[in-house]
Amino acid sequence: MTNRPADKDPRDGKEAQFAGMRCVALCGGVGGAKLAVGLDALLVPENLTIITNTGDDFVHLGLHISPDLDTVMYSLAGLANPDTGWGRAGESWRFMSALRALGGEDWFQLGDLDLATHIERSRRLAAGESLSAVTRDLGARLGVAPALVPMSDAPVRTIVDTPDGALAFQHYFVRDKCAPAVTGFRFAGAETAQPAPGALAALGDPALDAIIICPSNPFVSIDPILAVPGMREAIAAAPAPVIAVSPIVGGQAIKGPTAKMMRELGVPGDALAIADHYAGLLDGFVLDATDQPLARQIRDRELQCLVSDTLMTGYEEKLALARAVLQFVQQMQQKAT
Ligand code: FO1
Repeated sequence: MTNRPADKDPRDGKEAQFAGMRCVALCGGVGGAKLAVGLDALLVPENLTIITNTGDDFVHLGLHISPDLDTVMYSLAGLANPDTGWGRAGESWRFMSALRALGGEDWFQLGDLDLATHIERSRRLAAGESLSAVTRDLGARLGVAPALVPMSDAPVRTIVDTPDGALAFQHYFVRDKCAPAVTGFRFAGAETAQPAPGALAALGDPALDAIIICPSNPFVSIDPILAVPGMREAIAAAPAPVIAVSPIVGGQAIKGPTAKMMRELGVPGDALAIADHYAGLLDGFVLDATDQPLARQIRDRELQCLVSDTLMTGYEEKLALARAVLQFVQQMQQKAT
């Protein structure tokens, strides 16, 4: 028995309570993509813009690879590999095994289905199309309805500084398995980049109800987006409330190296430090139920605080968190009137 949400509006298959709401989500990889799936289920497509990190992008084997764009695209298309959080479900690895047999680089796994995305994106970028245009069209072909927008069409590459020197992001994250201690991050190219078409318009939309910072790694998934000139200003200037969902639960990252990075940067490894990381931008913050004891300290920071289950193991949890966040927005709007 699926617990169908109440008040389903038969007209567009969305719950009537949220159908008119308009949001922009800032998103990185796995955690962000999960909340994006929940928001996509509740909002009509033209009311959801997902601005996604491209700091993880790199050229590998001659192919332009955009991991976070692909994680969000595959997740919204229902094609994401549920085990890894990246690449496609039902993947096969014949290309990789053939490449390995030829002595090719095999530290970055490219599945046979996933490879099609990289080859087609690379072909179209080489033909002069923008990353935005290619992202929009590939997404449409896979059935993605909301606007999937890269943070910039210009290359912005996350560089991880370590005691032994600088590392390109994928070398740090995949080749070296996040083992090196981080001392800082840089976003090469950010100074000359500009937000992708549509990003500023979406953030500046007077009808916007909320800007949602998804539960992604603040350092390497959200900060690259904020580093694009004009982005932070547009978010700060937006009349809509800005809400962040903590990617840290009980002092642990739900997935990935966030907690390890916080330790290495000498930042307290709790949800409060995430709220402080976005200081000046936020109106609301979502804590996991585990961190309910921190709610008072969040409110002491002049932030509205929602305590909710933020672990999104299955579809229902993604839907439930998205519903809780949108209801939180509605409560904030009622308070503001
Ligand atoms: N992450 C890994 O840990 N190992 C991989 O072999 C790997 C391959 C890969 C291929 C395509 C793609 O879009 C993502 C891939 N990722 C892999 C994830 C990637 O490193 C992302 O940047 C992280 O998920 C951080 O968002």
